[in-house]
Amino acid sequence: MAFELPTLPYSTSALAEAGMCQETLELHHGKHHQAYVTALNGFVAANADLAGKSLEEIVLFTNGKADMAPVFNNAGQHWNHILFWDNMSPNGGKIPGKLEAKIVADFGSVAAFKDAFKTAATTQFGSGWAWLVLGSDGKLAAVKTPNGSNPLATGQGKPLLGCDVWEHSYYLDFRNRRPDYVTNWLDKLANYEYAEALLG
Ligand code: MN3
Repeated sequence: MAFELPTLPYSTSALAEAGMCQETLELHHGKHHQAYVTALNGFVAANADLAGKSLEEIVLFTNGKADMAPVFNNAGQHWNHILFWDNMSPNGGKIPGKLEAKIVADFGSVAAFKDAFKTAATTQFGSGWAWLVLGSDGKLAAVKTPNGSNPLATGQGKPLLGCDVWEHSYYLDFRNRRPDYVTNWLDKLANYEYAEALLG
Protein backbone atom coordinates (compact mmCIF):
# COMPACT_ATOMS: atom_id res chain seq x y z
CA MET A 1 0.00 0.00 0.00
CA ALA A 2 1.31 3.39 -0.94
CA PHE A 3 2.40 5.88 1.69
CA GLU A 4 0.16 8.94 1.97
CA LEU A 5 0.53 12.59 2.92
CA PRO A 6 -1.19 12.97 6.31
CA THR A 7 -3.90 15.58 6.73
CA LEU A 8 -2.76 18.52 8.85
CA PRO A 9 -4.35 18.54 12.34
CA TYR A 10 -5.23 22.26 11.80
CA SER A 11 -5.96 24.54 8.86
CA THR A 12 -3.07 26.01 6.85
CA SER A 13 -3.92 29.44 8.29
CA ALA A 14 -4.24 28.26 11.91
CA LEU A 15 -0.60 28.83 12.91
CA ALA A 16 -0.20 32.28 11.37
CA GLU A 17 -0.75 34.18 14.62
CA ALA A 18 1.80 31.92 16.31
CA GLY A 19 4.40 32.67 13.66
CA MET A 20 3.99 30.18 10.77
CA CYS A 21 2.06 31.71 7.89
CA GLN A 22 -0.40 30.05 5.53
CA GLU A 23 2.01 30.17 2.56
CA THR A 24 4.72 28.44 4.60
CA LEU A 25 2.34 25.63 5.56
CA GLU A 26 0.88 25.28 2.06
CA LEU A 27 4.34 24.93 0.51
CA HIS A 28 5.88 22.90 3.32
CA HIS A 29 3.03 20.39 3.65
CA GLY A 30 1.53 20.44 0.17
CA LYS A 31 4.75 20.63 -1.85
CA HIS A 32 7.83 19.62 0.20
CA HIS A 33 6.27 16.82 2.28
CA GLN A 34 4.21 15.61 -0.69
CA ALA A 35 7.40 15.40 -2.77
CA TYR A 36 9.03 13.13 -0.17
CA VAL A 37 5.96 10.86 -0.15
CA THR A 38 5.81 10.71 -3.95
CA ALA A 39 9.54 9.92 -4.22
CA LEU A 40 9.33 7.27 -1.50
CA ASN A 41 6.41 5.54 -3.24
CA GLY A 42 8.41 5.52 -6.48
CA PHE A 43 11.35 3.83 -4.76
CA VAL A 44 9.11 1.24 -3.08
CA ALA A 45 7.39 0.41 -6.38
CA ALA A 46 10.77 -0.13 -8.05
CA ASN A 47 12.50 -2.20 -5.35
CA ALA A 48 11.14 -5.55 -4.16
CA ASP A 49 13.33 -5.36 -1.03
CA LEU A 50 11.20 -2.44 0.17
CA ALA A 51 7.78 -3.90 -0.64
CA GLY A 52 5.54 -4.53 2.36
CA LYS A 53 7.84 -2.76 4.83
CA SER A 54 6.49 -0.17 7.25
CA LEU A 55 7.90 3.36 7.18
CA GLU A 56 9.98 2.68 10.30
CA GLU A 57 11.28 -0.56 8.76
CA ILE A 58 12.34 1.27 5.59
CA VAL A 59 14.18 3.95 7.60
CA LEU A 60 16.08 1.29 9.56
CA PHE A 61 16.66 -0.97 6.52
CA THR A 62 18.14 1.81 4.38
CA ASN A 63 20.05 3.56 7.18
CA GLY A 64 23.79 3.62 6.44
CA LYS A 65 23.48 1.90 3.03
CA ALA A 66 25.17 4.20 0.49
CA ASP A 67 23.18 2.85 -2.46
CA MET A 68 19.94 3.40 -0.52
CA ALA A 69 20.65 7.02 0.49
CA PRO A 70 17.89 8.55 -1.65
CA VAL A 71 15.35 6.10 -0.18
CA PHE A 72 16.56 6.80 3.35
CA ASN A 73 16.37 10.57 2.84
CA ASN A 74 12.79 10.51 1.57
CA ALA A 75 11.58 7.89 4.08
CA GLY A 76 13.25 9.79 6.91
CA GLN A 77 11.73 13.06 5.82
CA HIS A 78 8.26 11.47 5.59
CA TRP A 79 8.66 10.10 9.14
CA ASN A 80 10.06 13.40 10.46
CA HIS A 81 7.29 15.53 8.99
CA ILE A 82 4.49 13.28 10.30
CA LEU A 83 5.78 14.05 13.80
CA PHE A 84 6.46 17.71 12.98
CA TRP A 85 2.82 18.48 12.08
CA ASP A 86 1.59 16.82 15.27
CA ASN A 87 4.29 18.66 17.21
CA MET A 88 2.67 22.05 16.52
CA SER A 89 -0.56 23.65 17.69
CA PRO A 90 -2.31 27.02 17.33
CA ASN A 91 -2.25 27.05 21.15
CA GLY A 92 1.31 25.82 21.52
CA GLY A 93 3.99 26.77 24.00
CA LYS A 94 2.31 25.57 27.19
CA ILE A 95 4.24 22.82 28.95
CA PRO A 96 1.96 20.52 30.99
CA GLY A 97 2.97 19.48 34.50
CA LYS A 98 4.28 15.97 34.01
CA LEU A 99 6.55 16.96 31.12
CA GLU A 100 7.65 20.12 32.90
CA ALA A 101 8.69 18.12 35.96
CA LYS A 102 10.69 15.73 33.75
CA ILE A 103 12.33 18.67 31.93
CA VAL A 104 13.31 20.31 35.22
CA ALA A 105 14.66 17.00 36.56
CA ASP A 106 16.80 16.32 33.48
CA PHE A 107 17.83 19.81 32.26
CA GLY A 108 17.67 21.76 35.53
CA SER A 109 15.01 24.21 34.34
CA VAL A 110 12.69 24.96 31.42
CA ALA A 111 15.04 27.79 30.39
CA ALA A 112 17.99 25.37 30.33
CA PHE A 113 15.97 22.94 28.17
CA LYS A 114 15.12 25.70 25.71
CA ASP A 115 18.76 26.84 25.59
CA ALA A 116 19.92 23.27 24.88
CA PHE A 117 17.28 22.79 22.17
CA LYS A 118 18.18 26.15 20.56
CA THR A 119 21.87 25.25 20.61
CA ALA A 120 21.12 21.94 18.87
CA ALA A 121 18.95 23.73 16.27
CA THR A 122 21.35 26.56 15.54
CA THR A 123 24.53 24.47 15.44
CA GLN A 124 23.06 22.03 12.89
CA PHE A 125 25.07 23.23 9.89
CA GLY A 126 22.81 23.38 6.86
CA SER A 127 19.56 21.43 6.71
CA GLY A 128 18.36 19.15 9.47
CA TRP A 129 16.36 18.76 12.63
CA ALA A 130 16.50 19.51 16.36
CA TRP A 131 14.89 17.01 18.72
CA LEU A 132 13.81 16.52 22.29
CA VAL A 133 14.38 12.82 22.89
CA LEU A 134 13.88 10.36 25.71
CA GLY A 135 17.20 8.53 25.76
CA SER A 136 17.78 4.87 26.54
CA ASP A 137 19.12 6.05 29.93
CA GLY A 138 15.62 7.35 30.73
CA LYS A 139 16.70 10.98 30.53
CA LEU A 140 15.56 13.74 28.21
CA ALA A 141 18.15 15.24 25.86
CA ALA A 142 18.28 17.83 23.08
CA VAL A 143 19.98 16.49 19.96
CA LYS A 144 20.30 17.29 16.26
CA THR A 145 20.40 15.29 13.03
CA PRO A 146 21.38 16.35 9.49
CA ASN A 147 19.14 16.35 6.41
CA GLY A 148 16.53 13.55 6.53
CA SER A 149 18.00 11.60 9.41
CA ASN A 150 16.32 11.25 12.80
CA PRO A 151 16.85 9.70 16.26
CA LEU A 152 15.14 6.51 15.06
CA ALA A 153 18.09 5.99 12.70
CA THR A 154 20.83 7.34 14.95
CA GLY A 155 19.68 5.57 18.12
CA GLN A 156 19.71 8.84 20.08
CA GLY A 157 16.37 8.02 21.71
CA LYS A 158 12.62 8.30 21.29
CA PRO A 159 11.67 11.68 19.78
CA LEU A 160 9.07 13.69 21.69
CA LEU A 161 9.54 16.92 19.72
CA GLY A 162 11.10 17.46 16.31
CA CYS A 163 11.74 20.93 14.90
CA ASP A 164 12.44 21.22 11.19
CA VAL A 165 15.37 23.61 10.64
CA TRP A 166 15.48 23.32 6.86
CA GLU A 167 15.18 26.82 5.42
CA HIS A 168 11.83 25.93 3.81
CA SER A 169 10.41 25.75 7.33
CA TYR A 170 11.17 29.35 8.29
CA TYR A 171 12.40 31.49 5.43
CA LEU A 172 9.06 33.18 4.60
CA ASP A 173 8.39 34.00 8.26
CA PHE A 174 11.86 34.64 9.66
CA ARG A 175 14.11 34.99 6.59
CA ASN A 176 17.65 33.96 7.61
CA ARG A 177 16.98 34.24 11.36
CA ARG A 178 16.93 30.59 12.40
CA PRO A 179 17.47 31.40 16.10
CA ASP A 180 14.32 33.58 16.11
CA TYR A 181 12.32 30.83 14.37
CA VAL A 182 13.42 28.25 16.95
CA THR A 183 12.73 30.56 19.90
CA ASN A 184 9.25 31.28 18.55
CA TRP A 185 8.69 27.58 17.79
CA LEU A 186 9.44 26.60 21.37
CA ASP A 187 7.45 29.48 22.91
CA LYS A 188 4.37 29.61 20.66
CA LEU A 189 4.12 26.64 18.28
CA ALA A 190 5.39 23.53 20.07
CA ASN A 191 2.63 21.14 21.16
CA TYR A 192 3.97 20.01 24.52
CA GLU A 193 0.76 18.11 25.29
CA TYR A 194 1.54 15.86 22.31
CA ALA A 195 5.15 15.50 23.48
CA GLU A 196 4.00 14.60 27.02
CA ALA A 197 1.71 11.89 25.65
CA LEU A 198 4.70 10.33 23.86
CA LEU A 199 6.60 10.30 27.15
CA GLY A 200 4.36 7.35 28.11
MN1 MN3 B 1 10.51 20.25 6.04
